[in-house]
Amino acid sequence: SSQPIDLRLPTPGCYADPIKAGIDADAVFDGMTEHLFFTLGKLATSASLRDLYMALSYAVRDRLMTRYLASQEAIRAKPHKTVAYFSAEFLIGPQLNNNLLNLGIQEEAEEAVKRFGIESLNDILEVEEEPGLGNGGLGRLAACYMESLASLQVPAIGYGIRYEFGIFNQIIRDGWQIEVTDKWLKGGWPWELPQPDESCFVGFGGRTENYIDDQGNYRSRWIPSEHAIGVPHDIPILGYRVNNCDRLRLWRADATESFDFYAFNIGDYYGAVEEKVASETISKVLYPNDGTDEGRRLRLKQQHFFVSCSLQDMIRSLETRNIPVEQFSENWTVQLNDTHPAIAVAELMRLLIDNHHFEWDQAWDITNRSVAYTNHTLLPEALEKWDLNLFKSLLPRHLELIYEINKRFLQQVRLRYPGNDLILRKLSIIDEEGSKAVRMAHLATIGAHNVNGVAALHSDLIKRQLMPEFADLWPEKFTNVTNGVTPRRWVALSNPELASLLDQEIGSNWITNMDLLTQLEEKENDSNFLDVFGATKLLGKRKLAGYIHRQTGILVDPSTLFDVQVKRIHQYKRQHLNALQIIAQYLRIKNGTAHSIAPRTVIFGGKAAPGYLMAKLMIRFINGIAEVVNADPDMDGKLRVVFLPDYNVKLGEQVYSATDLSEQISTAGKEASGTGNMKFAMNGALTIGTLDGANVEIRDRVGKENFFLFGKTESEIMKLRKNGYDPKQYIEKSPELSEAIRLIELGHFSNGDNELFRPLLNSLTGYDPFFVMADFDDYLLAQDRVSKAWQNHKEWNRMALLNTARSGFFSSDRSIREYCSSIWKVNPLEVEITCNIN
Ligand code: F58
Repeated sequence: SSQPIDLRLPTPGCYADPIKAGIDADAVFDGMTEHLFFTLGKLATSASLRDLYMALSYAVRDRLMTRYLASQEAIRAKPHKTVAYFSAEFLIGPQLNNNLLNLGIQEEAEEAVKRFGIESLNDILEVEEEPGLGNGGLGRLAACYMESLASLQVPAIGYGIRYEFGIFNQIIRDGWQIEVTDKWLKGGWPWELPQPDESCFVGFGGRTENYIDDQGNYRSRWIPSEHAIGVPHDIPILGYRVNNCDRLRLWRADATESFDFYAFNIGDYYGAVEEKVASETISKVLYPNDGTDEGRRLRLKQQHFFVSCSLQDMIRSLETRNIPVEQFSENWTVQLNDTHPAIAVAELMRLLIDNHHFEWDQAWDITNRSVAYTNHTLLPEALEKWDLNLFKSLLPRHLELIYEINKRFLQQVRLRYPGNDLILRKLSIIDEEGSKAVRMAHLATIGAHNVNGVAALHSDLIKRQLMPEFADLWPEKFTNVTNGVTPRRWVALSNPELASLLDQEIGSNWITNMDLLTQLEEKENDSNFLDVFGATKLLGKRKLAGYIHRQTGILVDPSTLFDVQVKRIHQYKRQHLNALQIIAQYLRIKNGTAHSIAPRTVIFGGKAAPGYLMAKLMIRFINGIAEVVNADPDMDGKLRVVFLPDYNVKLGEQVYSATDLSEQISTAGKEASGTGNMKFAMNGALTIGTLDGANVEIRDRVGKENFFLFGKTESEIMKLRKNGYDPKQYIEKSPELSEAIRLIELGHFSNGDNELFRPLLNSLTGYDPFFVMADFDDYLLAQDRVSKAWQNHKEWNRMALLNTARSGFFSSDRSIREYCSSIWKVNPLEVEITCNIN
């Protein structure tokens, strides 16, 4: 634990200890009034909902500052190893309610806003814009991990990019996805603190040169042709009911100078502002890719930009604390969230060798001890590679260092596999097959002391399929940390009904110790309790039904089975398998053969990468089906299909708590882990799923009798592929599948247009890269088991309860504990604060 810190608080009251001092309803109300007046220039009498949102946010932010500063002060006072989580994405979601929860003042805030004549705090929470600084699972994982780090009292900084435009907003027009720019900063975002005094310079392009320094040493240096400035914007990340408040430090790119004076003097005004415009473009926009399109130059610039700023910041923080840079790895542990920040391996070497004049071996030792790498995908098209010429033109010095790293590494490989040129080519950082490229996963794997996958199956496949030779070379380097999600956001905030039921039954400690949920197992045969448990779910479903009606105009019945698939739209995630299944059910109802099918509301949500045409067509396909099904009176009370536009964190909070059936139906071996699957299970949804990613572990834990399993296993899929897979054979064997496909071909779901879905059909019936046809019949059978189980509500609720009860393992607190003890070797540092007022 740290020394108690006396901060000489300049603000009224000690906000830290006891936990609610200075933050009762009166204080929140007063804080809001002050901010309305002084910060926003508004009178309470004319304040809009947005004004009140801003005022409350500022008042709450004020109440984070003691903890925020004390947490930084604790490390300044006494060195302590700190986690630096490097991620190009942090999908943190709305901040206000999370901070209220973690401070423990939701009720106080509710009371304060009522004094402004607002009916419910929810009306104010509704107003918050979420920063969409991520694509999906990877970005959201980083956000859950930051929250868990703070809650576990681990000193940490999340380093990333402050994109001016986050992931696009999705609207649906005529069934198609339309992308709209995400202007999350318009109107100001109250949770960030710009720190321009801590800005950093970053170079790009130019050349390298060798020189002899004053002491006669041969050295290399980089002379960039272009620069940008990184301005840190800090977001406080408060832990749950603790004083520890970590930080997310996101870099915004600014121009080095507003003018090129030479260009200016010769009268080229527009040329002079060009560099300014170019450097400010770096943090302009998040790339909405799914790994399907080729890397762009700007993307590599973004990666180097935030990595360089962050490493410089970390070294500077050692220097200001008089800690020698030699002790970098005792004071920092760097986690690379995928390969997007993998350039850190070369950049840290460059800073240590070129700027701090370390010898190679010592620099390498420091780098290797500090850096660890998390892999999130096995899909070959998603493994980052940079064209060598592009890389060289942008980062010439880094390329020299990478060549040297590679040379030394390949020497090791030669010793291990004498005369095996094939292995050398396979393992080299430089890909020489076709046009030359830098393989970022190899750079990360060689530079890191640990490489982990994100679920047991995935980590196993990394060793067996993705990098067998690396795993052979360094068996201890390859580990697993199964993903997790934070129960604060994904239960307490998003499912308040369930949270208060849990509080009542097992006490409120589950929120920081999810293993306690197993106590619920005692209730599995308690009929009254099962009814209450089911009733909390119904509340969530009613709210979602209202939202669906407001957003789409579709009326859905909350008593039907809510069957949900929300995630990025991707062929490997197989939303089209789900869609085909709906067509089969539709046909059964039409043909009068739907005997015991459960009345269902099938809900989809998710964005497609703008350049991923097949994924966009899948959205159109789902909407085509929805249009036909929802308009057909025969389907009334039996089947509804909804595509929820603009799926994001905020919408996710409404969806997980309202779901009965969680669709986790990716082709086995393709989904690294999944994290939505965990959120659903925690909230008492049953899963229909394949043996893929973390589904395997979810099923092991909740019990196979409480999980609807179907589909080919990863090894069966491999065998099929090897033996020449022909989807047509599966179609011929399955009358329901053939009939569904025939209906699509006839244009039944496209107003008679039999060309619209042609590319989708060709893919499915031609080569079917994700084995949709191979798994269809088994999926349909599993759906029949779902329907049957739904008939017995008591039994369904029992299974749902067991899912919640046994999902504690999937708390991100557990994941973070594993990272801390086995990879980072960091301990918590409890922040204590003394009150000099009160
Ligand atoms: C996801 N990856 C995995 N990538 O697909 C998922 O199985 C896993 O649960 C999750 O990471 C967390 O480990 C993912 O979300 C991206 O979004 C990339 C962003 C940058 C472009 C390429 C895709």
